[in-house]
Amino acid sequence: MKVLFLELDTDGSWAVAALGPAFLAAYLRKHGHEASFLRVPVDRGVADIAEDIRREEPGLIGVSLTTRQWLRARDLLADLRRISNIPVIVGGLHPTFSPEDVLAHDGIDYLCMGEGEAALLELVEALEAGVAVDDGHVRNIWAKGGVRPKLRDPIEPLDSVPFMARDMLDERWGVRHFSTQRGCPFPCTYCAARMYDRLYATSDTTSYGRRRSHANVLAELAELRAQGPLNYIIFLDDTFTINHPWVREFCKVYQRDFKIPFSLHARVETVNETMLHELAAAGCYHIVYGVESGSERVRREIMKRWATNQRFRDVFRWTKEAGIMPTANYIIGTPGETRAEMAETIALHHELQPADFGFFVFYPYPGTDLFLTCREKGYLPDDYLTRPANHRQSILNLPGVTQADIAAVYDQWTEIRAAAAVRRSGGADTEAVANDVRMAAMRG
Ligand code: B12
Ligand code: SF4
Repeated sequence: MKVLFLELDTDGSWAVAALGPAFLAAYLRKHGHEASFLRVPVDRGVADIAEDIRREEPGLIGVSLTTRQWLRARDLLADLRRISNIPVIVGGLHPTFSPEDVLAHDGIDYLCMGEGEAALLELVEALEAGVAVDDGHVRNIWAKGGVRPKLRDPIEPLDSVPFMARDMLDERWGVRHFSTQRGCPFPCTYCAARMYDRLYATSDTTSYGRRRSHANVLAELAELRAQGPLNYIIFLDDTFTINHPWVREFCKVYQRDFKIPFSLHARVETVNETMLHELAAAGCYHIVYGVESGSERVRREIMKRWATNQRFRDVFRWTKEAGIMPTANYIIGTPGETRAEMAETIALHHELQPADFGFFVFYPYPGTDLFLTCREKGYLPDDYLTRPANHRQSILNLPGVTQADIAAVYDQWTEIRAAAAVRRSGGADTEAVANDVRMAAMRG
C-alpha cells in the first residue's frame, strides 16, 4: 500500500517537515510498502491539492500534527472528505494527548497514539487484508468510534529503526536534521514533549527514554555524506547533552571523522565548561538553551526548573568563551507569573546577551501539568479548543495579569529583537530592518 503524508504549513516561512513521517516512511518502505510526501503551504486549500493527491493514488493519507497545526488540519481534512474517501490517519503530539477531541472530527478515520512505526505498518497490513481494527487490537491505533487501544512497547533498541526517509523532510542546502534519542527525563510543566515519558510510564510498557548508539548515528552521517553535500547538522533532540559519556565519545569520533558544523538543544544543568570546549572542538557552532523565565521563583515553583540565574550567566559565558553561539528561548505569560516577573526575564536577557533569542507567549498544551492547572483554576476560555496556538497572544483568563499586559510584554520583546537586528545590520536602512522584525513577530 502507498501512504501519502501531508505536511501542513502553519506560516509562510519554510521549515523542515515533521520528523515523524520520515521515520514512518522508512519503516513502511523497509517492509515493502510505498510512501510519498506532499507539503501543503498556507495559501493552498483542498481544491489545490486534490489533483496531487489523485495522482499519488494513496491507499491511506497520514498527517503528523502538533497543536499549532491542529486547527488547520481539522478544517482541511473535513474538506478533503467531501471529495475523497481515502482513509486518513493522524498522529504526533497533538492527537496523542487530545485523542477524543481529534477523532470526533470529520475526515479523520484513525489516530495513532505514541510511537508509530510498527503500529502504522500493522494498520496498513490490516487495511490491505480488509481486517477491521475498531476493536483496538492494533496497539496504538484508535479507529473512529472504536475501542481505545493499549500501547505497544517503545521500539528497542532505537538502532533497529531505519534511517529517516530524507525525501519526506524537504531539506535544503546540505543542511541535515538528526534525531539521536527519544524521550526527555525532565519534568517541565509546560512541555508537551515530556508527556510521552509520562504516557509510557503509566502504561504497562517500558520507559520511553532511549538513545541510538554512536555507530548508528555516525553510519547515517556517513551515508548522507556519500550521497551529496553535507554542510551543517541540526540535532533536534530535546536535550542532546543529557548523557555525558555518550556526548564525550560522540565528540571524539565526530571530530575525527566529520567536524561538520552543528547545532543542538541543551539545558544549562546538563553542560559544563569542559563539555562545551569538547563540543566546540568537534564543530558545535550553536546551542539553543531554554531559559524560559528570568524569575527563579517562576522557574522553580511553576515550571519545575531548578537552575539558578547564576547558572544561566555562567553557562552563557562559558558557551561564548568556547566559541559557540548561544540562543535563548523565553516564555511570556506563564500562569502564575506576575508583570514584574515578566520584566525580570527581560532583565536576565540583557545580562545573558545571547547571540539570538526566541520569545513565545505561553500556550497550554494538552496533557501537560500546566494545561491541567489552567483547566482546574478556570483560566481556559470556554472556546479554547478553537483558539490557535500561535504563541503571539495569550488565550488565558489569568488573575492579576490581563491579555493586554501580556501583549504589551510581547511588543517589548519585538522591539528588543528589532533593535538587535538593526545593530546586526551594521548601518543598513534601520527603519526597514526594524519593520521586517515587527512584521515577522506579528506572523509568529
Ligand atoms: C523537531 C521538532 C520541530 C521541528 C520539526 C517538527 C516536527 N513535528 O517534527 C521544527 C523545527 C519544524 C519544529 C517547529 C515547531 N515546534 Co517543534 N519540536 C520538535 C521536537 C524537538 C522533536 C520532534 C521529533 O524529533 N520527533 C521525532 C519523532 C520520532 O517523534 P514524533 O514526532 O513524536 O513522531 C512519532 C510519533 O509521534 C508518531 N507520529 C508522528 N506523526 C505521525 C503521523 C502519523 C500518520 C502516524 C501514524 C504516527 C505519527 O510516530 C512517530 C515515530 O514514532 C519536538 C519535541 C518532541 N520530543 O516531540 C518539538 C515539538 C513537537 N515542537 C513544538 C513546538 C511548540 C513547535 C513550534 C510551534 C515552535 C515555535 N514556537 O515556533 C514550531 C511549530 C511547528 C508546527 N508546524 O507546528 C512542541 C509541540 C507541542 C504541541 N503539543 O504541539 C514540541 C512537543 C516541543 C515541546 N517541548 O513542547 N519543531
Ligand atoms: S528539558 Fe526541554 S524537552 Fe525536556 S521536559 Fe523540559 S522543556 Fe521539555
